[in-house]
Amino acid sequence: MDYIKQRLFEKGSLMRAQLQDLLKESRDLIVDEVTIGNVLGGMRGVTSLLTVTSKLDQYEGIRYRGFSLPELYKVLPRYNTEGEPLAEGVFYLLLTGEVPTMEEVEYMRKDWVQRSEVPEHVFRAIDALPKTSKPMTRFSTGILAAATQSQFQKQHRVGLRKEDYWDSTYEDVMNMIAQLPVIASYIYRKEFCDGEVIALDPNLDWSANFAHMMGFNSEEEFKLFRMYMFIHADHEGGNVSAHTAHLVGSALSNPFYSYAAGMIGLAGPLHGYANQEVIRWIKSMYKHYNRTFEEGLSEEEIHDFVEKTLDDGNVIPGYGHAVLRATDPRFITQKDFADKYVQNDPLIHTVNILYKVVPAVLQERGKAKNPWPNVDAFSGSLLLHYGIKDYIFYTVMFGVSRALGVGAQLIWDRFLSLPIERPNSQTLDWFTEYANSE
Ligand code: NMX
Ligand code: MLT
Repeated sequence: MDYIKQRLFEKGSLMRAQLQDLLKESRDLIVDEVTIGNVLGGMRGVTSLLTVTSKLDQYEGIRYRGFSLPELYKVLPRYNTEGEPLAEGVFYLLLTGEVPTMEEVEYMRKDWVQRSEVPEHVFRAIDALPKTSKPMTRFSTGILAAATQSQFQKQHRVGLRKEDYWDSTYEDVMNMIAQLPVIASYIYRKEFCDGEVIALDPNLDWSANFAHMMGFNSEEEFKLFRMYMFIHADHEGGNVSAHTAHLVGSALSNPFYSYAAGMIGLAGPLHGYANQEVIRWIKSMYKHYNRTFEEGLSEEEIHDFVEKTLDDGNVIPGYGHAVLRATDPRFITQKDFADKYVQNDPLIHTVNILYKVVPAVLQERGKAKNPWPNVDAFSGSLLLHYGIKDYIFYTVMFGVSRALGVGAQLIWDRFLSLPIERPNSQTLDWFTEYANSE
């Protein structure tokens, strides 16, 4: 058994015992109550999932295994004090709950490089799609095509003991994560560049390799990709992509299927598509005023366009959140990055004005429970600044990163033998009759 699997096995055995004790001692303990408002309100606020990898606090934002983003900057391995946390370390932490050493990060890095060869038919499957296919269609198709490698699926068919499910799930998740930047950059190069594919560099880390294979090779671009992959990796279990992957995995669908299903959820405008939508919307604002980014817009003009967007019945993309009730720390991390590395970018300037304007307008309207920006309000402006102009690709980048959290959780789902997810549903008449009977 390899080193990381051994660590996981030791930890996992303890957690298995913890879960079994919990069920034995406290199976009937009530953790929450469910109102009609909860059921009809997208189950908001109902504690009903077990997620090992991270926890979201409504004011402080995400914590990976208990560490906030600023804390992670201090504890996770980086190449130097000015550097960004490495994705290999992020995954190691999400998976094992332990902060890795640089040696452990290097072990993971080399392991992923070795696992990075994508079966040829994956590219053919992507190529077979019509020109009109969106990058997220290509990406999820590629992931599904890659499922032919699934060791979990093969072993399950020949007969596998439940307590051993985690082992081949681990192999699948590791192979999948290693191959995702290759698949995603293939889509990017084919669709938005000259079509020439750039080979993986075995000396680079996972995030920098993603940048490299997309055609971005400066140290600053590597930093951008490391930061981006780090902050989007996980957001506890209830968000649409993580929840979908967990749900599909609970039917013992293999990790490729489960994660691909999550990606299809990420593609929705209220979730990961919002990072494209922010840029599309800002561009539409400039078009509305017939102005270029360089010419800029005044705070008043931006304010009026925000009001108009709401009056037209649309949401302000990048603002609001189902759980957060403060500015997303992932927004702050990106803003800090821009403050440090980017001077005088008119689009980033606009994003900063929006941060001044939008919360007050949303508060005044009184509808959105959270008027503050989420991760998507900033990301597109930074990516665009560094030359990734085709914003319809941004959700794929979000998706590559999200594999770190979703993948680690899938391994835990199988380790803890979590059952098939199957809540009850009721008809509208049932709810009405129930309400009338009370
Ligand atoms: N602009 C305008 N209205 C909003 C916004 C916003 N940014 N956010 C929430 N509202 C409205 C919402 O549409 C709802 O209206 P109605 O009652 O007419 O349906 C009302 O405020 C109450 O919604 P909330 O309970 O505050 O939000 P909810 O938890 O339902 O939804 C989001 C959360 C994130 C889906 C919502 O805030 C939104 O649509 N934001 C814009 C899209 C976005 O940025 N999504 C990305 C989320 C992060 N991610 O990466 O996934
Ligand atoms: C996420 O990163 O998944 C989003 O912020 C959405 C969420 O947490 O609901």
